[in-house]
Amino acid sequence: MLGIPRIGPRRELKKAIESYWAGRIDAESLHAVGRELRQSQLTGLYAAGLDSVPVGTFSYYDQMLDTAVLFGALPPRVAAIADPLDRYFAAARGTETVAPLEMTKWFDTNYHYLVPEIGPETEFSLHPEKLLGELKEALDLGLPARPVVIGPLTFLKLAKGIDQDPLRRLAELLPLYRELLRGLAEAGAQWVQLDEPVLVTDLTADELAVVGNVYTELASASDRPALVVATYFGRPGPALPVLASTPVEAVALDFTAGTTVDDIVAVAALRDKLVVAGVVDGRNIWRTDPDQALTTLATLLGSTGALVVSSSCSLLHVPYSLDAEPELDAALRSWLAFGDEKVAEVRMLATALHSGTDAVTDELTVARAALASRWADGRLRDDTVRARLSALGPEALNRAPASKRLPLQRDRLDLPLLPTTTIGSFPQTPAIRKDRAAMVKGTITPEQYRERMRAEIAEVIALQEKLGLDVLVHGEPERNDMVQYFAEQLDGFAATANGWVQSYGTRCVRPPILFGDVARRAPMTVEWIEYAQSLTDKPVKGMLTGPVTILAWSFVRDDQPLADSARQVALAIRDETVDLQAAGIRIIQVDEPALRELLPLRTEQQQHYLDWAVAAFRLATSGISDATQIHTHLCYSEFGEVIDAIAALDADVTSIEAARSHMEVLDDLNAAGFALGIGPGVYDIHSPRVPSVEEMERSLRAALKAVPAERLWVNPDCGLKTRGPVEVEASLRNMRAAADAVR
Ligand code: THG
Ligand code: ZN
Repeated sequence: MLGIPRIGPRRELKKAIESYWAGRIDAESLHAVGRELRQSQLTGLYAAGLDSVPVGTFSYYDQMLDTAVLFGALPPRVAAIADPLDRYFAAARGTETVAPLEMTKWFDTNYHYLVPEIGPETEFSLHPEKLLGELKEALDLGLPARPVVIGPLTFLKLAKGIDQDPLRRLAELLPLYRELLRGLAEAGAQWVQLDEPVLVTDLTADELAVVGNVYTELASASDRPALVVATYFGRPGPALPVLASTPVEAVALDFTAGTTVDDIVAVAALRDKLVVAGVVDGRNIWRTDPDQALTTLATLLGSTGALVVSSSCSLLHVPYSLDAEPELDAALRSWLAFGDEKVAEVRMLATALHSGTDAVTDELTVARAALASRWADGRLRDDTVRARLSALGPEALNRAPASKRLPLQRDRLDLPLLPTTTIGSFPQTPAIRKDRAAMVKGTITPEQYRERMRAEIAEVIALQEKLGLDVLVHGEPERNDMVQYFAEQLDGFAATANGWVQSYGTRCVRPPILFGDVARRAPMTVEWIEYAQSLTDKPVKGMLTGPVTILAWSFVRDDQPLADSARQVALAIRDETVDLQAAGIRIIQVDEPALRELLPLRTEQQQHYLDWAVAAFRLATSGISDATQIHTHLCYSEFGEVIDAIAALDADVTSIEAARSHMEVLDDLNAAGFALGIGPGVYDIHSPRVPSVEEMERSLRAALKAVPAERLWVNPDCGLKTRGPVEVEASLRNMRAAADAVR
């Protein structure tokens, strides 16, 4: 396995870290929980038959942060904190006085890493204690431990603060990598894995030359372990022959994300290398087709020096085990492989390859039967949905021009200049979570739960009325998650009970499983929104999640293009917008925070993606009348490649993150011809600090330099779900005061 999850099969680590933050346990107890989890996990992997187990992918927060610590690259503002654990968490989450590192998505996954800050003042130094400690721990248990480290190219390319070419800092960093490799060899590591997922992105000819130089230099030392360079999430393309021409002993390749047998056959130098063949998908949860995988592996045998069977990437992105899902539909369950089951698949494939398929007859029979039952299952196809979609012509994607829509909406909504609103969620308080847990457990009835949530909605509406906001939200207390909530109500999706996957730090999500055609059984949100609207004369926004985000944050089908699934989800959302409108809702927000996340890593594939993603959003949002206003929310500010797509969404109002990027994004949007309503976040909700009125006034005045007042909305930069009620009220009061002052 290229890497393994760390949050704990029952989220033990999450709970321990949060207890440490709350002062309920001390550092010793936290370390004890970490140690226990590592030891039982690694021992289990070895017992399951792996010949090599990864160490160092354990983390109290994030592997990029760990790498920054490893090379002494924490920014000066946190380096001053004396206690190492508190310094680490300060870098991850900030303190009253110290801003945390920025967080962003790890390639095209829903995992977030902390962005190392490497400035002119950064002086690298080696701090291998964590890695050496984990290595010793594993070796003491008699395990074939393989330390895993982020490689220098990926580390520098994903860092920020380096003015020109990030790879310029390689000269300083490489000696430390060499020293690290020497230390790991001395400590008893026979192999070290260097993760270089950046090799599956577009690289210039100069960068490719650097790839060759870096690995030639790292491999030139004699006092080092054998090296495996791991690529994943795509196809290394031209980087593969370059890597193969260096003296590294092995490369790991992702055969579930585009790499083909022909890619390997074409590189003669691989005949002298060990190839780690990632044929078991580390990112999705479908059972591997054993016959297909064995065909791939058998062909590779002749074109490589030696072959290792593995997962395509770290198992960080999938839940621990199907054992925790006894309630899952039995047929569906048989089609799946979570972490533990993937380990068994790898073991089975290696055994079959080594000793022949007779050695694994029982497992093969089970796997083949499961796949046969999957392809025969009637729930995979819904002919009604397919017929409805094929009957929709291109006009189903278009609304009237904005020049016609906006006057109708203005008359109907009667909003002041610089309307104030929020993104949608209000704090998910412990009381709300407790009610939901009680309802799931059955200790309160659905009716009691409904009453509790209605009371919560009434409070949130009353609060917004008191604060004098202009467009209200119901606060989403009834939603466990903005994707899971919808998936639980749509045909074609299944939900797990314990399928937690780390999203960032201690925060986890349970991605739903899309296994069949999507159909909406009944309205999903109307009753809640209608209730909220009944409590106020101000417009309440109907809140929906867009098709791209629903797919981005689910495990998706591997038997049809994502674009086809997107159209099905879009149709369900479109039906919901029509019902919301019929219930008297005047504004509907369809969030697409993950639009940027799914952008393919290779430029040549991006336009096709953007075309279908935009089409899906437009399908979801063009079934309503011109007088109903469509909002959307996108969770980031670096639009770059997607800026034209944002304009093409044709949403009447778009809210975006801008608080941290100082409104520069507005000029970019203008340059792309964007001319609709825009709500650049006037404060950063990711920080617990309450922003002052003056600060937000300054943001608004800065925004007014780029956007005419008629198009400008006033809102925070994201939803308020993870914040506390007290700071939310104080921040929104200041936001309203800032809007008044600027008006
Ligand atoms: N839902 C999903 N994916 C996401 C987000 C989301 N990815 C990006 C971003 N939002 C990540 N942010 C969060 C924020 C909060 C939580 C998870 C991801 C969170 N999780 C709870 C926890 O870990 O304690 C568990 C949630 C629950 O109780 O059901 O708070 O919004 N899919
Ligand atoms: Zn957001």
